[in-house]
Amino acid sequence: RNLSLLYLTDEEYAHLEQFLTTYHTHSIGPGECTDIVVQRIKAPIDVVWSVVRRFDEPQAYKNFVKSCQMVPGCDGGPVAVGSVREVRVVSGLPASYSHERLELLDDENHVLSFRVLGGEHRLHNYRSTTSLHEFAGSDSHCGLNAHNGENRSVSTVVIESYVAAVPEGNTVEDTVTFINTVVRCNLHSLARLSERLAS
Ligand code: A9S
Repeated sequence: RNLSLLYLTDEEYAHLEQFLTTYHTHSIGPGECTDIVVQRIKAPIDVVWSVVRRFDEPQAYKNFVKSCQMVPGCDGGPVAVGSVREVRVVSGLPASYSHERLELLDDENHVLSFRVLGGEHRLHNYRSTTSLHEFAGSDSHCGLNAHNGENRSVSTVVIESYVAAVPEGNTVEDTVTFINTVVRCNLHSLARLSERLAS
């Protein structure tokens, strides 16, 4: 098992195994790396999903995103699979913008996936999948009472996995460390925002 998955209880893991197989198992080629990051959020799944599903508004929780504009398509219709966004990155990073295509938006299973098409940064070919999973009263380690009739013990587990090409001159370890840092930061921010929206 991946290290991040040790944060899950055995029960949660058993429940999530099919999702892990379906959405988060990636075969990688030479020069690529992959990993999974898990975040638990004390908010109902609908609240978390309302933030995550906004492919056109990643800056709502991604701290390194300064702004985002949809790249006009032929129909200019609503955000859907195939939509492309241009993400502008805050200064101080070895990046300025990124073009990213929505690959999967599943409102029923709460799964979103996108891939990097290009841009001015070093994570070419980056692709990621985020899935949400709700558990009732699974956070007993927080000492909350699941029978108090409130939503306080509802938690959402976010699983985000990715595949990226290791940039020339970098090691697999450094690349994974860098990406995991960005993803953890994003998911922490998502947790704070969702918990605020839910309270
Ligand atoms: O946006 C994400 O969901 C995840 C990552 C790892 C994004 C990385 C990034 O946007 C920077 C933060 C700018 C770092 C890209 C595409 C390249 C970077 O170098």
